[in-house]
Amino acid sequence: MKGALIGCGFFAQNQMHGWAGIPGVDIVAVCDRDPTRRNDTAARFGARPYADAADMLAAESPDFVDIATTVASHRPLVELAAAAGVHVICQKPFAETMPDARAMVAAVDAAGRTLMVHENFRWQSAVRAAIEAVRGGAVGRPFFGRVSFRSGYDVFSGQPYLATDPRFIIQDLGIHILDVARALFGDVATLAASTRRINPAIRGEDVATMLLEHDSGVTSVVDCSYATRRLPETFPETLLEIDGDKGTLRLDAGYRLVIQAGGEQIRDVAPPVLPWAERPWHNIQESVRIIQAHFVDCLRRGTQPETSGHDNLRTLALVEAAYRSAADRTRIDMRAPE
Ligand code: NAD
Ligand code: 89Y
Repeated sequence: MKGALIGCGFFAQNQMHGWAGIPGVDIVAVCDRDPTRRNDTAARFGARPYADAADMLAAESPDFVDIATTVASHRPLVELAAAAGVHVICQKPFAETMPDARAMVAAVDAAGRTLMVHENFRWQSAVRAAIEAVRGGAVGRPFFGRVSFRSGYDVFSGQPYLATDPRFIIQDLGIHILDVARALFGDVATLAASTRRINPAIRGEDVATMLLEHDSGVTSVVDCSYATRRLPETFPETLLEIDGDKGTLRLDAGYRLVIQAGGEQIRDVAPPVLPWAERPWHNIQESVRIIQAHFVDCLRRGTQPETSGHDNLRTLALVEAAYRSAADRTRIDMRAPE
């Protein structure tokens, strides 16, 4: 299977390493407007460099394209890929607005191709162990959940746009945590959010607290912070507290999964540090390879990825609702037409 990557920046390096570990996949070409970035990445991974995505797709005719640029370029690039008739993976946040997101999904549908959003946190091995336990009935019927990401890690040095974009933590990180809440408890009926900016050196919000009522009857608290200074620093761990009618599940700091339901089961669900990975990013880095393998598996089987474009519209709607709720101090009915 031939792939091509667009955007050779900070995170794309993980994606290239991930692809290199998947049998039967070859990233034949990479593209970036920045000559140093495209040439370095091409040389590092043995691909052909291009300055322009349209030129690359025309010359290479790949089976799929992996879009690793920041959000502003996602719509034109997804539409370009759809017009070229190739399957698409697009990084999160998928789109800047819901109309853009719907148009992107429609474009790939019209081309008859597969679209997956690179929504990888639900594929982190520790989070996945919890999802599988809950789906398998380990705590009975869940009624409460807390999905929590609190850190003081400096994400701005690697990703400077996070300090200057008008929106920060919900659009960048909360989007993953909301998606994990969906993976655990299903779709959302109502959402209420409150946001704060603690770090005066950035433009957007760095703290968000969200209350969700799920269609399944679960009430969840989804909380995120990049203003939390504590030791040990838990970046980039998502911590979980789930109460069900038969027991409880906790995913504690240090990748410790504790399930109490009759007896007690304690598991070390720490992710491996892949040969190319480095702490503390290894957790995210492993999930990149896992979601890529899922995409390839879906293409081979002709099935839809878990975080297809259609699926991700529902995660993106939660992000939009959270900003609206925080601005208006209202609770948003997710089932009401916009
Ligand atoms: P970055 O700015 O470091 O890299 C983006 C690259 O895309 C730049 O080199 C830029 O020149 C290039 N680019 C932009 N538009 C282009 C175009 N039209 N054609 C060719 N090249 C173009 O950004 P980053 O930090 O690597 O983030 C990229 C995306 O990855 C973001 O959407 C971010 O949210 C996401 N991300 C995801 C995770 C995750 O765990 N899923 C983690 C970090 C970042
Ligand atoms: O961009 C973000 C993401 O998707 O995961 C962590 C991150 O790199 C910083 O918040």
